[in-house]
Amino acid sequence: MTQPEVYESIQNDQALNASFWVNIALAGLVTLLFVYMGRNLEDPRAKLIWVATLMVPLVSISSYTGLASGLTVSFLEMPAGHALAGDEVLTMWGRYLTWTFSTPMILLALGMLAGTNLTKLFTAITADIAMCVTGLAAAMTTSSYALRWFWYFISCTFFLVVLYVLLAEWPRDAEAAGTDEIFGLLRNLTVVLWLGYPIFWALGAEGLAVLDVAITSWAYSILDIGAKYIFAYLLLNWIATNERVIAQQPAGIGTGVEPEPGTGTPAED
Ligand code: RET
Repeated sequence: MTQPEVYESIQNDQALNASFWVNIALAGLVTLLFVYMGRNLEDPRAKLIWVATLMVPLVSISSYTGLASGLTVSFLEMPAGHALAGDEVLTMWGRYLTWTFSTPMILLALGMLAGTNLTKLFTAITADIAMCVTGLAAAMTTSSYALRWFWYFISCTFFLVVLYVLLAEWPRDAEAAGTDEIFGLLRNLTVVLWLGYPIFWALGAEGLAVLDVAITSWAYSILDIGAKYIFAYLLLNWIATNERVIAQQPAGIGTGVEPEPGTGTPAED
């Protein structure tokens, strides 16, 4: 199918088209709101969290414009074994591509809030990017149904790394940084909503095809509203009133938790 034909079929599916445009409008509005909310920040670390957070709706506008215009949507013929084998299924592969840019921003903001160190930040972000890219591969593989699910499994493995950092490493760092309360809230919101994405992938047209394309698209759009805009609003609202807590963290990318007494370099006295 040519791009104008894809565009026409999106235009003809009002529910699908609305799931894109509602998000473009929302992302535009929250960008303005977030610029306003961060206008008085001065500490460089607080500003970095703000810039990373601001990038999320900006990436979103580009992502949804790609989908609405048909640029990042393709009709792919599903392989034998798939519930819709032989059919051309509308695949919104642009979503997985642009998550590669938006989700690292969310993790950068969360990691900075927790005052984590470079190693843990790098681990979470690279695993997250790998999760999105292998998720893209799962959606785009048309040669074999089993390999689609194999990619899905690889992506889930990377997701487990992200979950490990979020649930086991950063809470301790956040406690040491004095940001544990807000971190805990944002971590819970993130973990619960992010788990929704692989579930809807598996149930949607790309996986078991229990849900149709428009419903899956709305599910992703609603998850996006929580995981991006509500998340970002809560974070910026806290930063705007608690900039001092962030400014007090040690310079650099944060040191993470203090080493146990008796380990590491002896203190100078
Ligand atoms: C896929 C399918 C393969 C398995 C897994 C997935 C996870 C996706 C996630 C996406 C989060 C997206 C967000 C976007 C905001 O802009 C790729 C669906 C594990 C967790 C938060």
